[in-house]
Amino acid sequence: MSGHPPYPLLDRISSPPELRALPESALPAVADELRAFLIQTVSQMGGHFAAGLGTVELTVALHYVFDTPDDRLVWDVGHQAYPHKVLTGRRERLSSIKQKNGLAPFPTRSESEYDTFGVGHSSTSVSAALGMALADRLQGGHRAHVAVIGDGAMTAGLAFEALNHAGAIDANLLVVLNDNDMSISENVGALSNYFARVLAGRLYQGIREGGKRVLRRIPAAWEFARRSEEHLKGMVLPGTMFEEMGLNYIGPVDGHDVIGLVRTLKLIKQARGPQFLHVVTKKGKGYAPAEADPIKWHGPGPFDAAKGEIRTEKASGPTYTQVFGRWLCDAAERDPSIVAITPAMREGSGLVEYSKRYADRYYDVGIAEQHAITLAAGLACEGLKPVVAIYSSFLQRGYDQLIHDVALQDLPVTFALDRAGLVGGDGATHQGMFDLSFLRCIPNLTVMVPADENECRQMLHTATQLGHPAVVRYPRGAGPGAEIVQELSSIPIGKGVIVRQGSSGLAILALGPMVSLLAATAEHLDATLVNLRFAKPLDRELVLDIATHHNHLVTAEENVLQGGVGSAVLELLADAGVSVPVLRLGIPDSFIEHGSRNDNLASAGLDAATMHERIAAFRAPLFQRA
Ligand SMILES: Cc1ncc(C[n+]2csc(CCOP(=O)(O)OP(=O)(O)O)c2C)c(N)n1
Repeated sequence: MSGHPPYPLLDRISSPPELRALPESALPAVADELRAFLIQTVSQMGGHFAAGLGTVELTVALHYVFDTPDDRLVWDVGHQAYPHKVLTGRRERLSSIKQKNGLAPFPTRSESEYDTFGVGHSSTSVSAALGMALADRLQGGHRAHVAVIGDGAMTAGLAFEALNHAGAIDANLLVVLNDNDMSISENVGALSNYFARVLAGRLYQGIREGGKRVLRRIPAAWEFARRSEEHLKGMVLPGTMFEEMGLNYIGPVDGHDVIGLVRTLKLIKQARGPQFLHVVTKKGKGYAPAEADPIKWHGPGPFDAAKGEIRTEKASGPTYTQVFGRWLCDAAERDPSIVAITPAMREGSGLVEYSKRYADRYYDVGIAEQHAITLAAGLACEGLKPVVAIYSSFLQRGYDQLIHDVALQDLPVTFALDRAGLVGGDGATHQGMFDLSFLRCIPNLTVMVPADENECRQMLHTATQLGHPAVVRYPRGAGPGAEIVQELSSIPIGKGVIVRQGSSGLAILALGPMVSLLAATAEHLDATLVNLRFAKPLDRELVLDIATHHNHLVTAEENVLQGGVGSAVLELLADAGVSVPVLRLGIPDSFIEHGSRNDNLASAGLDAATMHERIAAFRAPLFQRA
């Protein structure tokens, strides 16, 4: 025996039908085993943790009551779906999650028939489940459709767009609100306050009697309410905001009482039309350190489960995220017009210190990327200098706001674009690999890409001095270790720098992390190495000069090849009538799955060794001719 706790019940459950074969009375023990298994497994490899601990009972109850996979269960974001993966035949492979060829970090349709919808970005579950419910109706089916969405994910407009639609069309849909009062950080906004009021019972007490009077006029609803209350201590609250939107609101119920959940869900299963079940859970439930600090335990690395200590990796130098956080505090100290906005990513974006020191100039807007950007536009209209800290892949959500509200009006908003490039374990949904392509085509926008930490700091400063919209895009993790100059100075706009002058006729035009990754290759092949610095505006003069004085050009970027900086170079050369062979290195036309960042770079052919080989092969005809 390995010393792991035994899992006699989990050992018998390789799929939900086996769970459903157990008596109801066995379910608390199943939940206990599942929780122990999660703690043991995640402690070894790290991963999303506190959210999954909070959904153990809910997951058991949902798979117990609903006939999955025929009934459709849609998880929002999917970071809380580890228990779901365990109960749906993936227990043995859970320890491989997020690793190359291992289980995907989030539910993924290609991985399991129980993963009904691919997720990773939040607040999609209600729309997706509603689509499935409408398809079922058109196809004459009678399936159940359940969306499980957190109170954090519920802050997004997308979720409300879906509820607004669902409430009006009588679809056969159950929305389960998993309310733990937390996003990654504390949840924010009026909705969060509203949920807290519901839980405090004030709303409940105030409307309960009136509600009952209304319900009595609707016999089926009244019967449902009566049975809920008698048998389940559940509550039906007509008058809640969701009720008014046309959904039948049930709750709040205890999300850690698995038997109670099962009974509630069985009743709901018989009801028709859109239902809304408010479930109260505790993030980190059952693991004391995670209950005490769910922010720290949202997605820890490997940890010592007995001691509750997360193993810290040796810091190789500040991450780009830390460089940004430091710069922001320095900039805010000097300039009272700096304001910072995050769409629910305070920790991940490096804003913790700033949020404490400059609380009056800090806005966590919830998971609301679109609003974050238009809010910044409004602030900029009135003379402030908003800095929107946002991950590259989440900026995809705010594209129209960027074009229509910021760039078209030429407003001085700075976008600190973190996780730009390949991100590793979070996989395909979180890769920041499209931004250069979708930003490069926007007029008025400047797009800077630092090759090291100091350049990042100075570019951020430059962006806020520009008076126009600007993006600084930087990758996950640490940089090459450049010395960071405290003094802030603007860099010349649209100007690249020659890092190394070669004499072989080969020139490498590199962007961002590619500059240091290709330094050895440039040395080895005696190539000229250029740090382009700007994806937009491209340094026209420098590129044309290099193109006329070299006979082979290579471009390198951590972005998809289509529309990236390599494309920009080709466009420039074509427009100027310059003909020179160009090898473009970038991410090929495919999604890059989870793995380490190095695995990701290798999958894209952007690891130093592969790039060296390709550049050497590209240059070879030069020598053959010579
Ligand atoms: C569009 C988008 N923005 C940001 C994120 C990052 N993110 C992942 S989980 C999460 C918090 C979700 O909170 P909640 O739905 O309440 O789930 P909990 O972790 O509390 O269970 C955030 C902001 C995301 N996945 N998608």
